[in-house]
Amino acid sequence: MSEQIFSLIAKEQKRQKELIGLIPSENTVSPAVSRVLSSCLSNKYSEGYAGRRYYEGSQVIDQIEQLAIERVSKLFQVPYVNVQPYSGSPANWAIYFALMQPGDTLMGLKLAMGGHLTHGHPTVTASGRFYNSVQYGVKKDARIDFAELERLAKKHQPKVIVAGNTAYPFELDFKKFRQIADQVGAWLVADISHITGLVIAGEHMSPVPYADVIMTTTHKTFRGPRGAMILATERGLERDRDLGKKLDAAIIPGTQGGPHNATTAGIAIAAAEASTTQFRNYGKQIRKNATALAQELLKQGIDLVGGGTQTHLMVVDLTKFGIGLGTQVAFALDVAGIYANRNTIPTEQGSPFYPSGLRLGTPLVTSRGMKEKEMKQIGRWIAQVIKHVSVQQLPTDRKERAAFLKQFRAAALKDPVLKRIRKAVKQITAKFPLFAE
Ligand code: DSN
Repeated sequence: MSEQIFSLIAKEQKRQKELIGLIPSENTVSPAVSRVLSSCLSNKYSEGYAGRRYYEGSQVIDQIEQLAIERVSKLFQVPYVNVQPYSGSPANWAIYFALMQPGDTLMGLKLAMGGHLTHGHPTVTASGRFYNSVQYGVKKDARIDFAELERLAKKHQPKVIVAGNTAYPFELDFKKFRQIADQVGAWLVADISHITGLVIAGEHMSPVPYADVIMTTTHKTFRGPRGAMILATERGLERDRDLGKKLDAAIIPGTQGGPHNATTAGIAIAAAEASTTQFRNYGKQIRKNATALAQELLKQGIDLVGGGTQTHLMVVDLTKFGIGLGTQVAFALDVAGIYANRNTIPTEQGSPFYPSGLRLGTPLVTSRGMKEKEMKQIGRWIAQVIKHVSVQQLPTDRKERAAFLKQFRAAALKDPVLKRIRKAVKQITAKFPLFAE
């Protein structure tokens, strides 16, 4: 019954151990977090909040949830925390549900320029369909165009401005966002899912003094279980004393049912882990590693969007090798033992499925204990793979492209250069367990 699944899990574990993971939104949890995720807490339903549940037998769950809330509240110095969101997308949806009416204006960063789908992508998301979405972008230097943001905000009078990113490699200047939000009376929502660990480590400006509401997933640089939390700041509560109540109601009954209690316990543990000096050092090392990786790539002649990184991530711009090469480069890298994800770039001439960029990040390799020396080696391998496979251009015709990729993938699996790198990757990863601290 379960053998097949356990053998697949073993395969996945081997893959994670042997390969180098550079997807910036991925990480590896501590053994303690891993343990609670498979505990009996998953058996319990507990709709509602501590002391006011719709199900009996929630006494222990109440204590676990309260502990998670207290720890997160202390860590970020905020007066309100909700740890029940299932993940980032539902959490953003709940925040909008609490702060806006259908048809109100929402502003967020364009997806192709580093934003997230749920920040109001106008055509393919509920956030773009139920709200009047106005999107801002970046300038030629790939930094947020605050002049455009201000002009658009004055014109469209948004109810909510989201300051957040998934593929934006530079610091989010929450102070500037605040100044613009204040001019138009908008709520400022900071989606710090990607950078939470950096904020805690003092490696990124904190949104706490500036935002009204903060959302973060808990599995990225925060290094907890897959989930999310919503925080409200003193500023947000000053604006609306009922903000906490509204956010609670937006989660349940607004948009969710029973909380995932094992996840809640994992968040409580991750919050305690994030309060340590080791974690702050971890956050600092994530950035040092990203800087080292970026510098090596530039040295090897690989272009980066905006010329580098100020965070845990960078976006390789493959345009000088050809349009839409992200798919084949990401595939070849995976064969070579380095997995990342293809990504659009701000000046994209390809498409979201065949984009011209590659997103790289260092949270996971840093959790494994890798440092600048390893980043330089990884940078050299990435550059080698890019140059090796980019001589083959991606056809624009759909049928030709499908045939090309089929043949490309088959050839990549047998490619001696990629195989050689994979062997060397395996030797390095053997020295770095999945969770080092
Ligand atoms: N999918 C996440 C990421 O990779 O950044 C964001 O939701």
